[in-house]
Amino acid sequence: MTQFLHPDDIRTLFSSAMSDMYRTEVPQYGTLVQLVEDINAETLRACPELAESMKTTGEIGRLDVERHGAIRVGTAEELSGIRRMFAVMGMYPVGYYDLSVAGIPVHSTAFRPVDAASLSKNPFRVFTSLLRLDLLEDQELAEQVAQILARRMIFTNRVTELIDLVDTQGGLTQEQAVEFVAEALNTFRWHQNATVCTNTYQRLHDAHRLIADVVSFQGPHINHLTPRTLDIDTVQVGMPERGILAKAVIEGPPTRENPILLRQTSFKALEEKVVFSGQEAGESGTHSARFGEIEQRGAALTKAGRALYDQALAKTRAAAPIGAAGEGAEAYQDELAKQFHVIPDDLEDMRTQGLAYFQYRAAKNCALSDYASIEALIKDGHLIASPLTYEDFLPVSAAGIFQSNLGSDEQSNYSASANQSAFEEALGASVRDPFAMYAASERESLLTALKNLGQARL
Ligand code: OOG
Ligand code: NI
Repeated sequence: MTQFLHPDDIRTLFSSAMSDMYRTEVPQYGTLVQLVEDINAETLRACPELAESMKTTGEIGRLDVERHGAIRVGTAEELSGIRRMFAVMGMYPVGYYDLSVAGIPVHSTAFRPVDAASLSKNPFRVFTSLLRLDLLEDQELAEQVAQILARRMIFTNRVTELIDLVDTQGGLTQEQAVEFVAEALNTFRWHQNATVCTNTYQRLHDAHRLIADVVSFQGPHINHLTPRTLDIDTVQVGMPERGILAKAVIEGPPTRENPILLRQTSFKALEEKVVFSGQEAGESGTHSARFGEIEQRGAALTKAGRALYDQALAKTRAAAPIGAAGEGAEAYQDELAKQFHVIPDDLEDMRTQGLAYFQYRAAKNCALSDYASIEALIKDGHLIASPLTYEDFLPVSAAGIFQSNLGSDEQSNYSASANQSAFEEALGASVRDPFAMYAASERESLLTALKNLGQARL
């Protein structure tokens, strides 16, 4: 019988190859990874309780390999091709993000592993956006964009053959997997030669900088890779010290004793040399797209918790807007801290009020005599609850990350127009509901823990 490499292992090969490639292409990413590793090590040293709890939940093992990336594709064919490619690595579309609210003409999903075992091995995720030509005002330009995109092929022939092979033979051998990773990587490479001339680039750029980024090149270059830090505030302060220019504020919730959801910050996109089609030898222009980002992950919130989060964030943004050059950042942070008092910074409160998802385990596997309730088991220390880590993204934060790298002088002429069914049609599949996934994972851990305590009846 043929031995196939597990999709989790293919994903690990791929994410490490991607990280190596990006480190070579964008050296500041290497500096950022080093900074994050240093600060993670320091945080774990300074806080043995955190180290201990990350050990029991298995989070510690994935910390150093954990990162996400982002790409932007142009057509339905590209998006569905990407879906098939990521499926080889055990990554499936989760969630729908409408970025039109922020004046960005894309909608998105995140490809990521979905089961607990795969997540704990390597939760590599790729935030994937699809350009929406339907949101363009200039229909003639939209037509031209469609023509340009129809001419390009973002997958090598060989990678397509290997993806087809997975469908027919059921997996990839070690040797095929190594070849698959090398071939797949080509899709995400940076191309210094643009496929369009300076004039076309300028027209695309004038319509929206993001459109120029998606359309002008041979493929959907990876635009950032994001390592996970345990202390984003310290990394934010440490960035300038290592020559990295950080964005004005950290996106997401404020600093808390018990982190929730996702906090993110990034450094500005690089100005890169590009040779446009038709340019003479020695001529070149520039394009900026690629940047670096870091993130800190906390507890996944339930719908009720998320509603509180969305309200607190909206109130903050209304009360303390930040200017294009980052002015008002301090007032924003103060307001954020104030508004977030509605979400208790205490794990037990979050759990009993149904604001966050938890995973349960038995303190010790032993059949106890009958207990009256789950709460009683927790109170006596037999059943232990720890927060489930948020594995997804946040639309408002994503918009902030997009904006800061597109230049905040960007005009936004779009109104909110979510269209999940059009996205799913382009994708060729439906996206999974993240809330349902966390709820299932919580329930499953609770049932197992209760069984291990001889309390299956509860
Ligand atoms: C994606 C931005 C979203 C995040 O971490 O929220 C993102 C992009 O700029 O293409 O990566
Ligand atoms: Ni990101």
